Amino acid sequence: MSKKFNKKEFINDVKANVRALYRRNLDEATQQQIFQAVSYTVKDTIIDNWLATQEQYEKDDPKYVYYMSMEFLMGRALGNNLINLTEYEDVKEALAEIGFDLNVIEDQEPDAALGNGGLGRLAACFLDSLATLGYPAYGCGIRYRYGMFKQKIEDGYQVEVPDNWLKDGNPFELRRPEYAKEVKFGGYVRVVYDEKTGRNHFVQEGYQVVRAVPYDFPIVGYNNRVVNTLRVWDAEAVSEFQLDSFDKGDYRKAVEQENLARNIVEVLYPNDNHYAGKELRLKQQYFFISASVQAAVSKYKKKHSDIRKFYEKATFQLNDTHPTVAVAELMRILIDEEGLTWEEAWDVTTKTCAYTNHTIMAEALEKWPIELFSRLLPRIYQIIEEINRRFVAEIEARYPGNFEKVRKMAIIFDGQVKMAHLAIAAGYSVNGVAELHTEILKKQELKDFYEMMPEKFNNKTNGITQRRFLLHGNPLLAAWVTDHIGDEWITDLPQIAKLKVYADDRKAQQEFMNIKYQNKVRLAKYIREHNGIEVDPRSIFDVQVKRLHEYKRQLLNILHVMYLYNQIKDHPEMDFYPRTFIFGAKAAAGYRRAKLTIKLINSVADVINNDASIKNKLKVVFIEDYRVSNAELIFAAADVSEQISTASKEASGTGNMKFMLNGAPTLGTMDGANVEIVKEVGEENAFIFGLSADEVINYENNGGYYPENIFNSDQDIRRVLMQLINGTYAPNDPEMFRDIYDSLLNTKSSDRADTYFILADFKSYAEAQRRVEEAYRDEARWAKMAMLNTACSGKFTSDRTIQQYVDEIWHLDKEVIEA
Ligand code: 26Q
Repeated sequence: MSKKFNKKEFINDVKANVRALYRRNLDEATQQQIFQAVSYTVKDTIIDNWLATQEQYEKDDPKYVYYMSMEFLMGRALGNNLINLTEYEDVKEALAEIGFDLNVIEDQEPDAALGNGGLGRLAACFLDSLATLGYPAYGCGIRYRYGMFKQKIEDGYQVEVPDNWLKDGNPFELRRPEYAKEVKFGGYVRVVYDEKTGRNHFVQEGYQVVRAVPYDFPIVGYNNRVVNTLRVWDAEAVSEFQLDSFDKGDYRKAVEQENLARNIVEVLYPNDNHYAGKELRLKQQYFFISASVQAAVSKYKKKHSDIRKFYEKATFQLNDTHPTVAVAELMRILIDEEGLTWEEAWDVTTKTCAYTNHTIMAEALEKWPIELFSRLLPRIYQIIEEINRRFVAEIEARYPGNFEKVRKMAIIFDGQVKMAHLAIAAGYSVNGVAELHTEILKKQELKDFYEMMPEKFNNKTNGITQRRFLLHGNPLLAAWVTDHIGDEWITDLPQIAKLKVYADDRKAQQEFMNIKYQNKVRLAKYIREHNGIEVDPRSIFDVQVKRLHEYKRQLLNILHVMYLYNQIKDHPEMDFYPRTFIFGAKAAAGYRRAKLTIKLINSVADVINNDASIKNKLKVVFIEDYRVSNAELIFAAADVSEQISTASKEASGTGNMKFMLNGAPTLGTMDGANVEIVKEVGEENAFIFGLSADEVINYENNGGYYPENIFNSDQDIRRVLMQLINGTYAPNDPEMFRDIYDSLLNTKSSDRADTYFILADFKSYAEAQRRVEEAYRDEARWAKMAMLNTACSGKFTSDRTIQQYVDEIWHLDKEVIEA
């Protein structure tokens, strides 16, 4: 039961926790200790609601969604939990009374960075919306000891530092050893014929085993007493290191199992949109999937005896192909442990699993070598072979004599296991994450599958939670919105459209822009403290924050900055509205060109920021260690949202939505969800440029793009490219950026130069940037545009996305927790 907030009690509880945890009085406690003590106090309230929720679910026996994901990019919990408990202001006041600043206390918490970027943060937003809408859900994932690395910039280069996020203890997690499961790797499968049933049984022998121990994180719904669970698995060795097992064979096995357990959950793979066929990665996948599927089946069996109806109480949403072994693991449990026939098991599995695709980038597709797969997961591999055999038979029945279809669609082909094909063959739903992306899947990437099973395909345009990215991240704007239209937008974002009537109101415009200004001051302070760079909050804050990837084209942005710098140097008298270009991006540790792009951005920043002759008209800032917690500050302070991916490459994007919500117009290509953003806000309130997805795909399929023609005919572009190799930004090593230069022009470095159409879009981008400046100079026009972006962002709440998943894929019932 949730009680009303009681300030005195709260302060007493914090005091008691400081004493119990640290044997200190309040005035001796560090900020970190106060953070811990406050968090344990908040956790107490949460536990009451958590128990009430789970009791209610127990009584109602609802269907659950299991959101299976290798990544949950949660960020910090304390502030968000207080927001969703509607106790943020109360706690802020209470802490102030005892001399602490809640903002400073919040800053003590490390980000839970169990994810890379978009896909992981989407999972976190979905959990928030599921709890807020009152749908029974489990997030299922891995409790990585080290999350996404911390980024340091040294001499302009990215340096990766391990993220030891658990070092001070995690107040919000709950270890649940009573729900531990065993997961088996390796060995071989023995077939045993059972006289009685006349069926073969499959017994895995000679394997290694790991104990999966769950840690539960509360997921607090907004103001509704619902608390769902994110369950992440830790790995432990099954047998403690025992001296009496010191005979040769056992000893080695004991060491191996200890090592296996330690390695599996050690670290998140820091690749975003890039597959690397690493054995350990497959171990991670099977580890958390086996544990999660076993747990889901156990939970079902507590209340139900007929496992053939499992799908009536459970659905598995697979977040990309990473958790797709779930298909085979469910089959294994149903057949080997529950005694179902193949047909019965397949019926259950194909009514349980659904798959979300997040990318069309070929290099991100998961394909495992048969050798590796069958060695690590012999029984699972057997099952996939049988799924493949039957699937290929279906293809052949549908397209007799058409071997081309088999070659393109088979699950196992050419020595590889193709996880996307498995997910599509076994899933009852296949969805893309934005309208354009889903259309490209149907017409291009997954054309053959769409043709064979069109009924499975559907779109679910991504969304974001306004509770973290406006209510928590931008308190000034949140309060202003509430003043004008009431607070229902917090759980019903489309209501924010009521702001439209203020778009032409001068007073409202000024208030809106004044809030933006204060948020820019807040970010400027952060940049001063963390980067030592002075920026002018009156300049245009032009922001590109996202993972560093060639297709996202941070390179286009920085080349354009180089071009502007040339212009300003050539024409010092030119009227130029001051700009601050802000970048934030982590590059995968092994992605050389991405890391070189970071160095280029920092090198350009060095030259420009130290050139007094341009009178602070241009500034370039690279924000170190871009992550969820500083993202909240950055979105709130942005004037311009850079969404400049090569059209067709960005499946959706979700940062674009966070900027829009916070009143920053999009400067972007017609890619991913940008298309839908422009549709909502109107073309006149965005800055669109560049090739369309159709044009890009057409060049890719038919050739005809020659970047050297652009280089030859355009002096401005040529000059900028020459500056990559003449030492302008690397006087001590003019060759430093040769690889980037070559990637744009030299056909030797790839089959086609400029794979991402940077030169093709350069002029059109520069032109769009001029329109940005012109629009910004007209204060009223800009204020209106910014406000309309906020007002038209209603569609992009993850509450809407989740409701569509519920209505069209999961079919869950809403739960209500009585007060
Ligand atoms: C795969 C194999 C081995 C190691 C790593 C990976 C891996 C890890 C992460 C592959 C892909 C990812 C992440 C992909 C991702 O974040 N995709 C983004 O998903 C967002 C949510 O749908 C979209 O908005 C973005 O457009 C999409 O790029």
